[in-house]
Amino acid sequence: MVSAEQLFDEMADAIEWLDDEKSMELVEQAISEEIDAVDIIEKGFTRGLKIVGDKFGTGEAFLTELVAAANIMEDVSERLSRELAVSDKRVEKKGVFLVGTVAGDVHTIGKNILKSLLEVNGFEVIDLGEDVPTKTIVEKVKEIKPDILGLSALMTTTITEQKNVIKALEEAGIRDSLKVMVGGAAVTEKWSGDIGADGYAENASDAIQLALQLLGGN
Ligand code: B12
Repeated sequence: MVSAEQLFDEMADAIEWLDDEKSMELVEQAISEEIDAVDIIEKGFTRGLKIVGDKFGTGEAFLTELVAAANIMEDVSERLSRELAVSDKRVEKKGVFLVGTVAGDVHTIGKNILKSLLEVNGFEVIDLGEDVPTKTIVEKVKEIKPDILGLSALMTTTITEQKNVIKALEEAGIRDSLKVMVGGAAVTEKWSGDIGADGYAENASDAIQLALQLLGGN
């Protein structure tokens, strides 16, 4: 039997080489070996996807390859979300979490993983989708009154929209009625502090811990 570490390496390679079939085989193998779904995503496939992203950034990969890798990642995440739902811990309700990817940004994979993990951990999640205008986010906060708002942004060009949302919440006089968490590949702890967010998490597992902390439950 191969070790989990070896499987993670194979997963990273499979997505890097855009091998959909092999990726799905590895997911099934890992599930049958009871490897944690979050580890499969974070230690395995995300690593390979980021390599494709880096290659795209340096001009070594084309947009079609980026799209192909993203499609594999979506299939993998969907399969693992189902697996997570099966293992749903049915914990008591922790709070309402409103989540969306900011205006100008269509990256959804990380947000969707975060959503699945929040649900498994007892949050009621309302997903506004991607490329969500700041105005819509503010309206939804007024309507839904969530405990936490999570803003995802993957690009250096769109993280400024996280700042705009916080400013708009302040202007609407509702900033203090909720906690705001920011995340996504282009976001840093420092950026989170600079724009007055309540917290940042590098990955979905840390985001759950942070969300619980912000609600005073941990
Ligand atoms: C997949 C991908 C795509 C896919 C997205 C498909 C989809 N449905 O999401 C497609 C092909 C559509 C795409 C398009 C583009 N992309 Co793109 N993409 C990527 C890539 C390779 C991976 C992103 C990803 O899914 N990662 C995996 C997930 C699991 O990680 P994650 O998103 O970071 O999420 C985790 C954490 O960040 C955290 N998290 C995420 N959200 C939140 C929110 C909160 C509140 C918290 C607490 C935590 C949290 O939890 C998640 C799980 O652990 C990145 C490279 C990279 N290094 O990120 C480039 C990248 C982000 N893309 C890039 C670019 C340039 C583009 C395009 C402009 C390309 C083009 N010329 O058209 C377009 C942009 C379109 C737009 N307007 O948004 C650049 C951005 C550069 C920059 N300026 O910062 C990158 C960095 C690639 C590169 N090196 O050049 N992309």
